[in-house]
Amino acid sequence: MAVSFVRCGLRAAMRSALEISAPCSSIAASDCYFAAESKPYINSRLPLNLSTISAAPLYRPFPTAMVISSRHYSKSSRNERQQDSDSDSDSDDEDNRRRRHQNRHNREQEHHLHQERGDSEFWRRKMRTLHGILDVNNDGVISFDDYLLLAKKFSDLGHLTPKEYEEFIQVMKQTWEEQWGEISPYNLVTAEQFLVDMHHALNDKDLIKKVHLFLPYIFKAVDIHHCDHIELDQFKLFFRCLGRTEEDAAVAFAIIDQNGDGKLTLKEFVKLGKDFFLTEDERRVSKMFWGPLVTDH
Ligand SMILES: [Ca+2]
Ligand SMILES: [Ca+2]
Repeated sequence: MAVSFVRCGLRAAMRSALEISAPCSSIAASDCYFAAESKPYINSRLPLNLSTISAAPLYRPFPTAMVISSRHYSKSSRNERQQDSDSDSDSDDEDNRRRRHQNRHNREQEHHLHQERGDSEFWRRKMRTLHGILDVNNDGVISFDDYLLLAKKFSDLGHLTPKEYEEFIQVMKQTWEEQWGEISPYNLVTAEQFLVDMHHALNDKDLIKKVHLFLPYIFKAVDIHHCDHIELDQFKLFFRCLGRTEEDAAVAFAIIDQNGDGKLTLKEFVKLGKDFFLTEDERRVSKMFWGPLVTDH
């Protein structure tokens, strides 16, 4: 046995011994075992001590199932490692893509949060148009008197109940006080001041909910048939109270009546009026709610 080790070399001898002492199915196990166990002997016990090797329990066979599974594991693990590697790589790419997407989204959100609304020339033009409409007595500034005059013009149409008229006046008072403070003949709002204050309101989530609260009363005032929708004739009435022409009313109505059925419901009317304050999108038809926009700066 020792001669065999010397002549054939350690590896071959061990295989030979294994063939004698172990079932065939365990050869594969010896390969594994040899590979795993021979190195320490060779490296640590040179010159080679054959008796030690002979006596060493080199040949305990692995159970067949373990061998098969070991080899299978060995092959499959390489494949799996490769797949894992590929998978890890794909996973990393996906993670990186997701991270980049999230970072971009966060930057956009941050930019959006810090960007104030109402800076576009289009929105400022809409507010200058509204300032001209609310300046009912045409003296160049808005005062609380203008608000009262506006309420009176609509109530004089005769279609608001006394209770609705009282509510209308109350809403105008609250809107004034929240937007411009004290009700006083000396509290006058220029166009520039109006732009500044409306800009502030647009960026204040509480204030912006209140600037259009008077719209339902205007609708009710011109809804002469009390049928919860108005048609072109009533829209012209609305424009007449604002000091605008019937032609302007016809043009505006044709645009904002988007489904072309010749009617505007209370809900549509309020939504359009609210959108006029809120949006900076020039494509929205709500820009025509109060008629053609002023062109001068
Ligand atoms: Ca005025
Ligand atoms: Ca309609």
